[in-house]
Amino acid sequence: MRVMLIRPPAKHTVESEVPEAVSAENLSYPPLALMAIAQVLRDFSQHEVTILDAQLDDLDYDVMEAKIREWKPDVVGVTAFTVQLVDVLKTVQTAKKAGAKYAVVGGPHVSDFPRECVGLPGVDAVVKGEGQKPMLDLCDAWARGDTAKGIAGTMAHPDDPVPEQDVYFSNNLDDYPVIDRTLVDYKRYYDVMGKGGIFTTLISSRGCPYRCTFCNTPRHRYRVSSPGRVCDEIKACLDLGIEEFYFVDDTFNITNQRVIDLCDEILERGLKLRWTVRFRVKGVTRELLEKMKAAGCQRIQFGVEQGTEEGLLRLKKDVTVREIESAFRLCREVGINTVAYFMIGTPVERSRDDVMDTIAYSIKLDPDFVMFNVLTPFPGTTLYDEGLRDGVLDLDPWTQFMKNPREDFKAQVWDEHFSRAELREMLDIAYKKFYWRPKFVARNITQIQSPRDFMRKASAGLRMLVA
Ligand code: B12
Ligand code: SF4
Repeated sequence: MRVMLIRPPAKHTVESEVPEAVSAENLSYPPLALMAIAQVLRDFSQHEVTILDAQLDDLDYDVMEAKIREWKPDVVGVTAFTVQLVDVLKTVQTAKKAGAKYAVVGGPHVSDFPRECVGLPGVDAVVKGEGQKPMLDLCDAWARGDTAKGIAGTMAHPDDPVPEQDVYFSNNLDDYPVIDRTLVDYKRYYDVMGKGGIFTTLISSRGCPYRCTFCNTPRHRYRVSSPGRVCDEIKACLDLGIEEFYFVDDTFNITNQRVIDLCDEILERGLKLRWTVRFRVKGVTRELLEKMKAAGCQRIQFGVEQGTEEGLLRLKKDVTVREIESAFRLCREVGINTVAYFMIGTPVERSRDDVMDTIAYSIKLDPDFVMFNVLTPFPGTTLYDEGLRDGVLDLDPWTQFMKNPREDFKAQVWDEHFSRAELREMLDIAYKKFYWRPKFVARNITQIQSPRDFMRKASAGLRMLVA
């Protein structure tokens, strides 16, 4: 079978309250999920596989159609984020128009809503959870002339039973093949917060055992790769000239020991790289940070969300304000850059002053960068269920969208205390208050590495200021 894995263009992303300047142009990450699936198909089957990243070039649908016609896939596999459902469906329909026989959809959206997704027009099968093994099995079945029915981890019809758990390629993450970055045009991906070298993402663990109410990750089982396996993947990337890495693990520091072991392996092998991780503040120690810094860690992203104990408790973050402040202070002392993610418009921000306090707290915490989002409860999260229960949210809009993705759909915000317009206005204030500060500008000027770095940061900064 000829299999084309497609990341849809981001033309009709569900409007979320993030300023354009923050979401657009500042980053372009490789389609890691599709690369992981492609690698398994390439190594463990006779199927021919290619990846079409329609997001990278923001392909128009007629161009996509021409590319599909030219490559002539039997099967297309499309990756789906919930917010991109309109483009997912358009991609499926374009592929069918261009002659693809089968269309499979997988990804985080399908993991949450397989039944709704398999009912969409043009979709022949969906994969719930990890895609490697089910995709292999589906392509084998279609190649034999069998139907998709009954393949573990998949659904071929809304009446099929929903798979109870993910079907793993192996229980041991070390058995997954190292991803060859040349599966895509790997030199074109970037992150403006990096230093301008060739950039990639990688993942060293799956799932997260915590229970934050706005996040749907907890349902997935936590599994880790060994330090040796992670370093093999890093080495393969370094050999291609890739120097900057972003670990997209949900939470990198579930235990400090795992992080220390990985750093030791990086140091023992003498691997020279710059990396960023997503962390929780809990358990962060100076010893850990110093080891990470020595192994090349440049930046840590922390989901702070709120600056009060009440806010943290309401979101079940299982951290304290004191732990937050300690983690940021230690990072500053050790010399690792920080990014703090905050939410505004949470259930405990009842007045404008409460939101302004969250913004003031972000400045007091003094991270190097900050990202603010308006809280948008996604279906499948505890907060969404609480919103429905308390009458703050309405079930119908999301349900309708899942079954019939429409371009004019807007995700509901938590509007118990503020209107969408008020939240949007406060979001703009948050960015301006944080980034329009002499301290922020001065710090960034001293950290500029090269003329190229200057140009990247200056253009990102300008976009931020006019946001
Ligand atoms: C990196 C990342 C981003 C990056 C880049 C995303 C990108 N386009 O590549 C950025 C920062 C841009 C981003 C933005 C957002 N993100 Co994000 N992001 C991630 C993160 C941390 C890693 C994704 C990744 O590469 N994973 C590694 C791969 C290997 O795993 P995977 O994606 O799960 O893929 C496996 C399966 O899903 C499946 N699969 C995937 N695709 C396909 C396709 C086929 C055909 C098949 C068969 C199977 C299959 O098989 C894969 C391999 O096992 C995930 C959390 C996580 N750790 O996964 C969140 C996550 C994907 N993001 C999420 C969200 C909500 C967002 C935002 C909406 C946030 C916001 N409010 O703005 C935006 C939307 C962006 C957009 N416009 O689409 C949610 C998605 C939930 C959902 N139902 O859609 C996640 C799961 C986080 C969470 N737990 O809430 N994100
Ligand atoms: S927000 Fe982060 S720490 Fe909380 S459950 Fe999700 S992945 Fe885990």
